Amino acid sequence: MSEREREELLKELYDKTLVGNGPAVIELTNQGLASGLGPETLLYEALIPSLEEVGARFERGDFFVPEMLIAGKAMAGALEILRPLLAETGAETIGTIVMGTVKGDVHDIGKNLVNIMFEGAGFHVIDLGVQVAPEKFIEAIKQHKPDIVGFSAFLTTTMPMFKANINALTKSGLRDQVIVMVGGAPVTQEYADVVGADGYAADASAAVVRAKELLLQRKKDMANA
Ligand code: B1M
Repeated sequence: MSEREREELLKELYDKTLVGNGPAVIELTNQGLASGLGPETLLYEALIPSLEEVGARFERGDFFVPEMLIAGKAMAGALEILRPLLAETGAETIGTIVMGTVKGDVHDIGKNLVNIMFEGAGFHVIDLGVQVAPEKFIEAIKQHKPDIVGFSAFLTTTMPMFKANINALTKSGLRDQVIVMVGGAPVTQEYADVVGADGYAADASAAVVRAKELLLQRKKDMANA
């Protein structure tokens, strides 16, 4: 594939995602892979930038919720094709993580991408889905005894659920038994520190790196205890 064809395909994928043309997005994703483009290239050079533009247009008032919805669906279709390629791993399970988008929040594309990357890195992921209430997280932690619990929030109005979830963990006596990670588009390291999370990451790749660091740190702490 020539450089020009590569650029054209990525531009087309970006444009079709922007207008939420699901069938074209699936076709172009398959075409890109068949032409030798890597799943990360399709993701980071077309699909994610396109959704960022969707968000920018929504903020400007050029797009409304329906446009955002169909673009999100188109992206989710591509992600299903890319999932097995991104999560391909021969690695042994290195830890268990319970993940969910917090109560009041329905965004799941970013969370799903984080899950895929975790699976790819050898984590066993238990995905609780979206709009997960604190009680549901508690129940899952008691049942699965994960090393890490991950909270995603994508709205400034749902970020306070991190604190509510952490309070629920403390109240249940589970806070010291599990590493808490937080993330999502509006979340920052400062906010993660304020709510008392153990770790934050800005994107899916960084989340894996941070999770591994936190696991290692916990092992060292336990060995020294
Ligand atoms: Co919504 N939405 N949305 N939306 N939406 C945003 C998030 C927004 C930023 C758009 C904008 O204004 N620019 C804005 C939030 C503003 C804010 O609060 N700061 C917004 C809004 C306002 C809303 C509604 C309130 C709109 C309305 O109804 N008036 C509404 C809320 C509904 C609700 O949840 N109660 C709403 C609804 C929707 C749809 C349902 C239409 C759809 C969601 C579809 C879906 O997820 N199934 C949607 C979409 C598609 C978006 C945008 C355009 C795209 C989100 C996305 O998938 N990005 C988004 C704009 C944007 O993000 N720029 C927007 C791609 C994804 C790969 O990135 O989600 O950032 P991201 O995930 C990253 C990181 O955040 C990180 O890694 C991920 C992968 O790299 N990460 C973690 C995520 N979780 C992590 C956990 C970790 C670590 C890292 O550790 C545990």
